Amino acid sequence: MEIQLWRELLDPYQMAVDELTVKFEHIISEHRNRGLYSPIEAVDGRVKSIDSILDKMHRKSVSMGEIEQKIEDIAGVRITCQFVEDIDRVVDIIKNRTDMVVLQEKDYVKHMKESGYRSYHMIILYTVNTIEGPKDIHAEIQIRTMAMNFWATIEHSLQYKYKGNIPDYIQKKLIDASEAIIGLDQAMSDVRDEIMDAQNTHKKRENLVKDILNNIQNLYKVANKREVAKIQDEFYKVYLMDDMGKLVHFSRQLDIIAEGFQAQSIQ
Ligand code: 0O2
Repeated sequence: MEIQLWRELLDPYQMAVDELTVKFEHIISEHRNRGLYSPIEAVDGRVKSIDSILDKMHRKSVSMGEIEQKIEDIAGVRITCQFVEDIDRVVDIIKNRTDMVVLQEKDYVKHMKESGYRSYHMIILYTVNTIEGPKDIHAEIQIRTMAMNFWATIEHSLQYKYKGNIPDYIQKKLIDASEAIIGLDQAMSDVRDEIMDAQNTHKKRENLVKDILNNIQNLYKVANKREVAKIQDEFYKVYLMDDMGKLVHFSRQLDIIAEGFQAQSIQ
């Protein structure tokens, strides 16, 4: 197939990857902006390379005309989570969305592949709007923990090096490593509440400090410079106390002061 035709074929897939990545990233920021724990830690996406598509077509005896129907992972999005429990939450989020239809699920988390690979796969139908109108395309979403991702990334590069024929002694080590990953994910899950609590507290404090500093900056527009400098000094004192309750109290007081100045400036 000519390169221009490949471009035309792959273009909608690139659009799907771009859009899906933005949508999942938004789920992260929506959680974090509200001071909530995000079950998604990171997202990345890719369009399968032509080389890889040709390889899969050959392996699965797919003709050129069947690519769109039979190769379902040309658009791929990978979602990494901190904890195994988060995977189910992400699966539910995806199932409840109205902009993607789940066609197929493969649970390699509960049913590890022979290679030691673990991940949750979903094939979805997603509509992109091209200049020729709407187009439904397949996309694969892989959901896994950061530890599973570490394993899969290393193993994938070895598959590439050995062209699918990884020597037995390395394969054995990989299976051992995969068992170790199960242990690591379990150990992290055991202290999940503790970790989430620490992360949430940190995030809440970070958001609060950001709000306070924004508020102080806005005050410079409506209040006298010396007064704002005094408020700023007061903030540093409270900040150094490292007491969340005092910081919340300071923020509320600051909101009242800011409202007062705002009202004065409107009059
Ligand atoms: P790439 O380069 O990542 O695109 P099947 O129909 O079950 O025989 P299929 O259609 O490949 O096989 O589906 P499957 O098994 O769900 O795998 C889809 C993708 O999952 C693979 O795409 C890999 O990205 C990943 N994957 C599956 N098994 C393994 C594994 O053992 N190790 C690693 N590292 N990744 C795996 P591609 O096209 O193989 O590769």
